Amino acid sequence: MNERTLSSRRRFLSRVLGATGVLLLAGCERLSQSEWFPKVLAAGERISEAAQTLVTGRKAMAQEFAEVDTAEPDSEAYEALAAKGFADYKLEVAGLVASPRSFSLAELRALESRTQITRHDCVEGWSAIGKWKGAKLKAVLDAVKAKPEARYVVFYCADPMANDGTDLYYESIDMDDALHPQTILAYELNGEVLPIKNGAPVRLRVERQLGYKHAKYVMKIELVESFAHIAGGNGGYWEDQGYQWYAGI
Ligand SMILES: Nc1nc2c(c(=O)[nH]1)N[C@H]1C(S)=C(S)[C@@H](COP(=O)(O)O)O[C@H]1N2
Ligand SMILES: [Mo]
Repeated sequence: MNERTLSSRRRFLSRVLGATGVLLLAGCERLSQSEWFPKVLAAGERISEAAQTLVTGRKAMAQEFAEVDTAEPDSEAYEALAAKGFADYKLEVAGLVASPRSFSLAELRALESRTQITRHDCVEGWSAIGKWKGAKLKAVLDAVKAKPEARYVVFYCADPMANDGTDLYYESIDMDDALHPQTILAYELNGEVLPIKNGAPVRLRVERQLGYKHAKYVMKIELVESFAHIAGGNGGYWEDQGYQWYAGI
């Protein structure tokens, strides 16, 4: 089996297992920089240089982390879109909306946008700061006239999580997060067109939530009253594996 056929889920797990014992213990527990790293630093500060030398020696190795190796979605449909620079990409918006429609990248870029420099916290224990630009999700929802009974926004992604090409990544957020001014459908990262590894052509940024809520490769958005009927019924790919649906930080 070549690397391309390894599912993202297996890549995710192998990254966790390939990391240090500390990360292994942390596993897939809810873990953000804000709650975990400060504890480590606080403990470290109590150790004087002399004490640290005594315990570990000056040649002891610092903790290292596994490389985060997200690859491009294992999907022929996605590869065909990427081959044309996403010129044929359309974001479909459906469900509890008065005017369902789709948006080309040019149409998304014409909507009200926001640029923000924010920190991404992944449950695997890493964080990264990036400058994101994208269409406000509120502008998209206003354009399609979200119905009052809509309670959640579901994001369907292009990347299959199973080796047989099924089990697409998906996520959902509630209306409070959907209408939040910092919730955007990002198409740029650090002043460049959003790279494939970070979710091209469009990925969700929902800044008050942990990393797995930030759906990449978003192909379709659906407004729903409940997500009980979707996939495992828990509102997201990782939620169906036991992660919390509400991952606020
Ligand atoms: N479609 C899709 N979105 C996804 C994921 C994924 O595997 N597929 N991984 C999530 C997780 S766990 C994290 S931490 C972030 C990683 O975003 P990055 O690759 O831009 O750093 O994307 C999230 N969104
Ligand atoms: Mo993550």
